[in-house]
Amino acid sequence: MYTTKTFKEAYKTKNTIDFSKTQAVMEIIQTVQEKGDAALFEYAKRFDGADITELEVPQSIIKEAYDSLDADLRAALEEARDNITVYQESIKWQQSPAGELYQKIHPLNKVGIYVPGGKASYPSTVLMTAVLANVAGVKETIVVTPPQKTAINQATLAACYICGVTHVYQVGGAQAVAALAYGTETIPRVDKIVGPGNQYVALAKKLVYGDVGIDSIAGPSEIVVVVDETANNEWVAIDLLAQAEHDELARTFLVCDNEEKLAAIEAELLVQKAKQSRIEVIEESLKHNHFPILTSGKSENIEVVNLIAGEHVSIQTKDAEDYIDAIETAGAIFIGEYSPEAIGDYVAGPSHVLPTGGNARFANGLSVNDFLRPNSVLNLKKETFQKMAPAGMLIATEESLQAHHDSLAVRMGDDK
Ligand code: HSO
Ligand code: ZN
Repeated sequence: MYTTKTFKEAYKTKNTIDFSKTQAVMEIIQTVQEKGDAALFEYAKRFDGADITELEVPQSIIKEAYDSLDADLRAALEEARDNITVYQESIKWQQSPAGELYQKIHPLNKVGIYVPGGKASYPSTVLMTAVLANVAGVKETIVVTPPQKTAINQATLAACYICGVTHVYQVGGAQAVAALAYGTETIPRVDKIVGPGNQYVALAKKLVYGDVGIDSIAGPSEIVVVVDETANNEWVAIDLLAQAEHDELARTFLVCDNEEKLAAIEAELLVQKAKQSRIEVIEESLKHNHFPILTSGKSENIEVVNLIAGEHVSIQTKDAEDYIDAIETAGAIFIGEYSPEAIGDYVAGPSHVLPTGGNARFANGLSVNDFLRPNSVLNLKKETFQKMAPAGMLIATEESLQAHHDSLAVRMGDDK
């Protein structure tokens, strides 16, 4: 158990990027640029052990995955899609009214979505990215997902169908990012790449940024749960396990100002852990990345939450709503015991693609607005121009840019 003071000493945000792989990732990016599709087939064999003959997953296979999906699961995915649509519509940037100065909004044309495969293949991640692109009005949405030795996860393909994804390609890792950034014979070059991935994907996104847009760079998932003596021990313990089960590196923080309560939830964690199917992953995660933190009260709770800048912050106290304004750095905020993280992971509406590793200090969770481009429009009347121009001319003179000055000056003499 940490006190606020010992926690502050012990706590370090982990670097999201592992720069030691830079050389290897750069080589992959260059090879894809030089050899195109041929490089992707070669990497599929080398890195994924998959002997594929086609990069694109045919539409018939995607439709088949949808048709053969369990009907209840299909309905659940569609319900989630509808909730995501409603929420994202509600926060979508609106064009400001046209006038002399205003902002016009356009969707991106082509977007690439990285959907991890293998041990963590999440159909929900397709929904939490592709639906946002749809709401924005993106014309082409392209999913890339690592090739598998057997078949690609059927629910993931069905989710692509449900979201009307334009193309699905079986390519993963840094090579997938390179293909989306620069295009190959088969894979189109996109305007922006979004979605979570492993260290290679993260590093590749960072390297291609500038030639293509990216969202944020995701590291291991994390949750900060703040509780008081009124919290339900069992519910809180399971919420922590829901985070720990993601992977061994997933981090869980339990913050409380009551030592007995903290100890009781820690004990409950052991009870609940034993019932979980992913117990091995959970044990590793709890052993290395679980932080129970004893604070002196509410203001220290807030201090710790803002210091961690966690991906998910869950407040389960009697005065949970008091925290809303005080939390300044968080990926997403879950208030009260009926807003557990898992409801946000799947169905509530905000995207579960969120900044990790303290990146909430500067980054936001993925939203419809990440798929929109605002353009400023200047449509000035003569009188407005004449009011502004003298200041502009003075600044132009200071910058020794005569043509700038003159371009304003000639119009000042115009009294048509
Ligand atoms: N908690 C993960 C998202 C997820 N959970 C997908 C379940 N499936 C990162 O926010
Ligand atoms: Zn989750």
